[in-house]
Amino acid sequence: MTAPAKLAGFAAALLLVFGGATVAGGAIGPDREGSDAAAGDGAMAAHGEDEAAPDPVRGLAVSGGGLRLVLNETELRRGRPSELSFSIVGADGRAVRDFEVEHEKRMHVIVVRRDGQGFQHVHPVLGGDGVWRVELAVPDAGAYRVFADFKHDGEAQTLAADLTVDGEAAYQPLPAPATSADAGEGYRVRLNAGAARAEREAELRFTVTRAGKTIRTEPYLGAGGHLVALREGDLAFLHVHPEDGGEAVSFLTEFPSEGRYRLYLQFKHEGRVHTAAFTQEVAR
Ligand SMILES: [Cu+2]
Repeated sequence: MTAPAKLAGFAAALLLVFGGATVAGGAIGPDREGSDAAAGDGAMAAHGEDEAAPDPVRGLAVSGGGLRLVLNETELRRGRPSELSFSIVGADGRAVRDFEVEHEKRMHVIVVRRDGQGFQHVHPVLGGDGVWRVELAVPDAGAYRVFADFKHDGEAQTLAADLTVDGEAAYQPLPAPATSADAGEGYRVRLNAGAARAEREAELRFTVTRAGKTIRTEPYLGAGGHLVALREGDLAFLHVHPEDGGEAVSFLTEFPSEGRYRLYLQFKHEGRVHTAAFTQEVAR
């Protein structure tokens, strides 16, 4: 199968989200605009799935597709376990409750600091009151993004909001690009991304080793691994899932623009989930 054909077949499941600031700006704003955008987005998404076109921008806006992310806490205390709770509110102002299972969960939450540090991926529980709750401990101060990734009415969405953690933040520059990363506990991950170019299909192949030996990962969220990619500067969110890569954990994706991205690979081995982070340079 040719690479483009593979990508086409994969696109329905691909939560690739991006686009320019113009589009994002349109999606952010008063409810009225959000609702207007909703009709258009929905139509585009339905069409897009048929056509295997990339999804519209995601992860930059707090509302879209007629839905809004409402965080009940926008500030957490540093270091101690806190409850993060939120709702996804529809155009009628009510909390949405009918979410669809995607990648084994009805809601995926990613928390990451603005500089790409402190990545966490958690799965909250939906209460009868329509509120999602999860315990979260964030060790470092600073400004964070909370991404709520879910599927509703057949449409995959990622909405995001800001969260602050008290104290003085010690932001760090994005680590230099590397093809190998430490995942802790003796695990090391190698990345082969070829020459990644903007707006071109890219295959990201990860090989996991422990004590120098290649290991085969265990299923995690219904796949061989889980990958989140965030663009440096605005944290535009790209959430992809793997294709069959044999020994490697392999993903197909398309970077929307040149620049640097932080990739967070999560894999499971011997019942535990590990994370390896990479900086990926994408050329024009
Ligand atoms: Cu998840």
